Amino acid sequence: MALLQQSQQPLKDSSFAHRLRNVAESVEDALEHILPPASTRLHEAMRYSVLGGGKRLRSFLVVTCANLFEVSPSLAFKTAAALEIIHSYSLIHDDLPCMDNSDMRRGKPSCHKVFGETTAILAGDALIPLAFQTLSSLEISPESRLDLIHELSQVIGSRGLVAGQMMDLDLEGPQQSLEDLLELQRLKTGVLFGFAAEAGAILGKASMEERNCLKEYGLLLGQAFQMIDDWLDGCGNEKDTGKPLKQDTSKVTFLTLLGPSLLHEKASVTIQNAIDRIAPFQEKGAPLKEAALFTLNRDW
Ligand code: GRG
Repeated sequence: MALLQQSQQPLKDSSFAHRLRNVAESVEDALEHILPPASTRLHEAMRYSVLGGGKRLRSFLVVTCANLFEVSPSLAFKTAAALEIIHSYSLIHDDLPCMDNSDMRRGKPSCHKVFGETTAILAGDALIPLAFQTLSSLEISPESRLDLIHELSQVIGSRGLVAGQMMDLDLEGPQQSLEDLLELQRLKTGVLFGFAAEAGAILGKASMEERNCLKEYGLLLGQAFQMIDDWLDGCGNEKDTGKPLKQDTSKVTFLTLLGPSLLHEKASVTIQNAIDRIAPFQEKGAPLKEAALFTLNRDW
């Protein structure tokens, strides 16, 4: 297996980081149009949490996978925006005192610290229908629209994100083994990455085979992303990550189960597996390979 080398260039200055920022800017523009103006406290809270932050890596996957099939960029940006809206809802709710209780998010006070718990809960609630409204207004075939809505509703429901959160809060059986943790993180992180990649394929009316390759690539990327997230939580620094670290000391994480070096080895193997999944796309898949290497080597 090829060794996944760390580049000598600082990651934030790499050409990949530039492209990631370009996608982030376009998705931010789409979000500006989709989100209601800040005319009420609720809308202000929604805008505060969705705009102006985040790596937008899930968006990059939507846009890059859609590009494999020459989908119009504006459709891809709107779809990515819907996904970012869902991601933001999950972060707002996850930060609440009754969940992960985090005061900071994306380098600024979390939504409930600024707007209060009640508004934060309602802002998160209001983002969910906004994401589906966005997908339902895409100018694509009714079949593709329904496909996107169906897939997203599956991955964020009680067999997806919410199930992962229940497991994480120790409400649905404690997780101790690596197997349990992999399942928890598949639900909390993997499925949204899987959806991001699959959404590009749905927009592009890809074959079922292509769609599955991209979905599996996304799931594996999400798995490695979470491994590196655990590593950053224990071994990274707060300035780069923009959030308080070492929050998970009482939790079983990839870092506590594997230790730093085995964790990195496992993340490298996972990334290589992800790269193998996109082999059918040959050189057109190069940006997806870069996204995979970024996921492994990121420090924020
Ligand atoms: C249903 C409330 C609820 C939660 C679902 C997704 C989730 C479970 C919780 C969100 C918090 C969390 C730590 C999720 C794990 C995935 C993860 C590392 C999210 C942060 O993603 P980044 O780093 O965030 O891509 P940015 O800020 O870059 O968008």
